[in-house]
Amino acid sequence: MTPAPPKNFHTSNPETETAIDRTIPDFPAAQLSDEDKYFTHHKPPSYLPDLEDEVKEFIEYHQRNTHKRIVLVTSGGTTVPLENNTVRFIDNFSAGTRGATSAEYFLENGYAVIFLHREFSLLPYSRHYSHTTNCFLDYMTEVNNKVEINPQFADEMLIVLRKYKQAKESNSLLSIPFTTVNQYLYTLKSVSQIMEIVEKKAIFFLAAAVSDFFLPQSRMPTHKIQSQESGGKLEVNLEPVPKFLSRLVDNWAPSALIVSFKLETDNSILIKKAKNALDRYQHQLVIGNLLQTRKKEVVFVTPSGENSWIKLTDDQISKEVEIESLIIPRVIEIHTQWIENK
Ligand code: PAZ
Repeated sequence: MTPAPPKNFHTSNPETETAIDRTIPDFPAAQLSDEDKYFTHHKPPSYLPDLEDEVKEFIEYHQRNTHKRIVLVTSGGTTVPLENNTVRFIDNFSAGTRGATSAEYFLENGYAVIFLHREFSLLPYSRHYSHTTNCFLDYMTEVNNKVEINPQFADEMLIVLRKYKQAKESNSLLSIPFTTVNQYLYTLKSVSQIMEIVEKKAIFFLAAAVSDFFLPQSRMPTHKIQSQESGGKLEVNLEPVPKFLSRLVDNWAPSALIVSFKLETDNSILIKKAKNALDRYQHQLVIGNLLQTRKKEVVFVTPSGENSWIKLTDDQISKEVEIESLIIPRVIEIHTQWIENK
């Protein structure tokens, strides 16, 4: 039986009823077990139990009926709200291109995909027509008082439409949103613990750009910060976001293949930083990329010590080949080998 259609969660509205809560102890300065402390000092989003039910239903459906491998793709940037009734927040550049595009290639390769994305960022399939300089109406034309697809786009749209329908009809894509870094962390924790039943058939493909700094709930003002009260200046004192990858690898999803991304802007430190992440968290793969060239080249850094680059050729760039069409098959190869060798 196909599960009921997903509920519509919205993550971009602040939860005003949980505005500043003085009963929560102040967030302590950084210490060793920061990951655990984070969850005792920050409230989960109110919709989390419903979201967990959806994820369980999706995974159980595939366990029972399709036996597909399951990948959690994270995508887009997290926000750091500065006020509980959020007028201002800190954000980052990520549009969710890597995540949305990768999700499509995982689906094409037979995986079921849980797409944990920043609400209103790019989505698999619709990404071809949203967030462009075109208005969606530019894809339409009027013929005999009826709306039709502009023939200029029709062939390509048919291909995308078929893939989208296939993903939908096979119930292979579950999209769940986040907006803030707190929502992201709670959802990642819940989903990864639920996914543990899939064991080694699971991949975590962590392409989201997660903030390294945040403002603890205990210090977050309820209302819009008033410029008159601070002499016109805004000084923000942020805490480091604890490193959750260690929890994911060691506790939440110890059976899964974990792929993290490392983003840098300075070429000379990229590989070193990717290796450091691998040493520190002991997972299976870090994909390094530079902000400036991320759509053309990435480097795979694995525990074997080899760095292997994937670079689009000029010919591929001129044909608009998407680098994710090369990245995902390589990740799947690693997953297959890893399942066989376990
Ligand atoms: O979303 P996008 O396609 O514009 O960018 C993708 C990316 C650079 C955010 C991703 O490839 C990545 O490196 N994510 C991890 C970033 C980090 O926390 O280091």
